[in-house]
Amino acid sequence: MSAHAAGSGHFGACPHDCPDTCALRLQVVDGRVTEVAGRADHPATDGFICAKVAHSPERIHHPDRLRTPLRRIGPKGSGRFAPIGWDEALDEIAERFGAIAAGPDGPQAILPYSYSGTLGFVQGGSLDLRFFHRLGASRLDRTICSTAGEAGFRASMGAMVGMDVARFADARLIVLWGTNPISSSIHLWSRVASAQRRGAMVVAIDPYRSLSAARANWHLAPLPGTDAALALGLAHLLIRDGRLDRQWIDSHTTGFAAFAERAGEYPPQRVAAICGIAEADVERLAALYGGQGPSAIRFNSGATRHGGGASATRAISCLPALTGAWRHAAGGMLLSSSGWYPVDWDGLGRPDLSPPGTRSINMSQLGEALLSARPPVRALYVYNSNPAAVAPDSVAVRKGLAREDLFTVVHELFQTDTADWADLLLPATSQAEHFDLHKSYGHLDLLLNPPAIAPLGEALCNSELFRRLSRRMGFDDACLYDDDLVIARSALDWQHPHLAGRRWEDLERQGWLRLNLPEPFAPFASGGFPTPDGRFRFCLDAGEAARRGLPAVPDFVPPRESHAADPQLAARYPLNLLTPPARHRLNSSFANLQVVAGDGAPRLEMHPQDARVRGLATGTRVRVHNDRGSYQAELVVSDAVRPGVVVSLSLWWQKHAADGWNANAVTSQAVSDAGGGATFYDCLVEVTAVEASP
Ligand SMILES: Nc1nc2c(c(=O)[nH]1)N[C@H]1C(S)=C(S)[C@@H](COP(=O)(O)OP(=O)(O)OC[C@H]3O[C@@H](n4cnc5c(=O)[nH]c(N)nc54)[C@H](O)[C@@H]3O)O[C@H]1N2
Ligand SMILES: Nc1nc2c(c(=O)[nH]1)N[C@H]1C(S)=C(S)[C@@H](COP(=O)(O)OP(=O)(O)OC[C@H]3O[C@@H](n4cnc5c(=O)[nH]c(N)nc54)[C@H](O)[C@@H]3O)O[C@H]1N2
Ligand SMILES: [Mo]
Repeated sequence: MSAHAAGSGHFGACPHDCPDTCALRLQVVDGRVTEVAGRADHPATDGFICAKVAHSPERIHHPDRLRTPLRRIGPKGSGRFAPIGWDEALDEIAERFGAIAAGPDGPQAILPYSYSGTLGFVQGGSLDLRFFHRLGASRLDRTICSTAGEAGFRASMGAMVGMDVARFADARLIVLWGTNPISSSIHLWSRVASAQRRGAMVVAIDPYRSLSAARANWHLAPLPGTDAALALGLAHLLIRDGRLDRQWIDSHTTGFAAFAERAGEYPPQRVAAICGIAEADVERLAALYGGQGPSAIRFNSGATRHGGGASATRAISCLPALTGAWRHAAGGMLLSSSGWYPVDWDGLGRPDLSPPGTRSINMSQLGEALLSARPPVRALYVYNSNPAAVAPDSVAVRKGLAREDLFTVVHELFQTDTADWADLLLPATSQAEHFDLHKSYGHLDLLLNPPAIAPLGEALCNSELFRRLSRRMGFDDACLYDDDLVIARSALDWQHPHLAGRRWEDLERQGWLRLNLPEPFAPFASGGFPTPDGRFRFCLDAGEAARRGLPAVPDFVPPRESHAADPQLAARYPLNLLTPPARHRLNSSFANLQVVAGDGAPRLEMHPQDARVRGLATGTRVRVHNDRGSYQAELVVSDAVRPGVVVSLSLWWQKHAADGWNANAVTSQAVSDAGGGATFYDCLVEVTAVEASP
């Protein structure tokens, strides 16, 4: 693989779930990765990476890495295993899957569960999907992160496309809407900071004073889940004050009149009451946003993880279409750049192999699926994910995983919370040990990741494990045996204009290449949205709206768990819990890497006013609870949260906590208004002191 050594060291792609998708350089000495750094010759990476990934050598060569297949020897959930050979492990899976598939409920009783352990095309969604489709297993509706936002964004924009992230550096007004890039997208933050140094105004809209909100010029803190009302209120004022680009609206949008009527229902007074902010702040934000541009909105998941998450995204996406911000390369909005890549998703995953009528199971409702799906789930195969820790309502999830009759296979690098419940636990490779090709959901480049070292112990990459499983199951479809390079090369449509003039060979030589898009890139300066008529859609026609599960005209949908929607629940559980990403963990990954995640016990931040009425002080050990469950944390009294809101930066492994739970013990399996998305932040709790045990 030294053919892929670039300059000094091997090049690679950061595989983690983050919009930045950094180009890496790995130093290898005697078969060990000794250093991982960001490439300086990749503009989006700009020579630096986050602290987590800089510690990759410790993670790759961690003493706790799984090195052989293991079979459970203790009771379910005890986490006690003994080594077995790969032959034995594969035989057992093939035999159990075969028996279940031949049984009364058929192969749908088998459920694959995966998400974002690695985002590469090969290891993240190719032979795995083909295998389970061919098997006829239940399909997994992958809703845990982005589908609420996607449902709202696609309704108006047509696809997941937006601003070139590099252009944030040139904006005059930047709105960080429900996103904390200092933690979750450090390269976006460096663009924001450089614009700010050159005089741009940065506004953060976030109920919590995150690290980024603290560095903004203005932090506006609405109540959680009220963003759609705020956006409609801004639209109201932009229209009232004539801060519109009429010509752009007339040429490139549809549905303006009906949208304007809806916005009319959201005068500042009403918006202020819904959002819990001052009327003057709504006016100020509208004046700023409608003022001298270019104005860029970085919108990410914060506002989408609520009952009305799709509607919030949709309402916010209407703002740049009102002011004509899209005319400028440094104006508009960015949620995800993934729609710019011409990916052959059907070729990668081969959904045509799945028998017609096969059921889909929403991954955000894993607890319900394991406890009450009919026909039941009899086997669960987990890879690229740690659902015991990351899925909502983990009390239900754990009850499901504890079922004696459930056959559970977990393919992992580490013995995670989920791995503790496995019947078979199989060792997986890390980024340094396998081949992959990556797109990004932040920038506009493709990145290649050739292996830099041999697999540790007997670890297998996902693709190789599925090739071996297919053979054991006796499947003869040729596509189940494609090698990694074939999969990677065919993942994209190289004839597509976005790849015109780009060659695979350049990727192999350089390690990355930019899509064939203009620089600077103002994608919708003259319209051309990826909708059927090329126009931005303020509103949908009735048929389209019904098909998307959204109202024809954007509106505000209050959080499910709020004073407005459920006053009785709110009386018992008056605090809205937010559990956004922590800087030095990545979802539940890195939680076992002391050197980066070693920030002590789980914490809960609470406003002084809320602490006072409960008699709580910084350092108090508290129980955060509701009807679903509870977890314990150390209280930090702080005005970084507004009264009525509490924050636990997430996630940590349950087994690292004294009480054996994390924040998902209280989150809900309810899903968003459209897209079936998880509603992690739509969650009411009460907080009480843990009494000193006798
Ligand atoms: N270090 C680190 N980086 C990560 C991750 C990680 O776990 N750790 N996770 C990765 C993944 S999988 C994803 S999906 C992305 C997520 O990326 P983002 O969605 O950008 O997540 P955050 O940066 O935490 O920003 C979310 C912010 O939204 C705020 N928020 C919560 N509810 C609301 C609301 O109703 N309205 C508004 N306006 N704000 C709200 C939270 O307080 C938080 O500050 O980050 C990726 N990057
Ligand atoms: N309360 C709360 N819960 C949340 C969130 C939140 O904000 N609040 N965020 C949600 C979001 S946005 C997301 S995306 C999900 C993410 O949830 P997950 O996708 O489960 O992400 P991780 O917790 O990082 O777990 C990924 C696992 O995959 C393993 N892995 C890595 N590479 C490989 C590989 O090549 N092969 C195999 N077999 N395994 C591998 C890693 O070791 C790790 O244990 O969590 C969600 N959960
Ligand atoms: Mo995510």
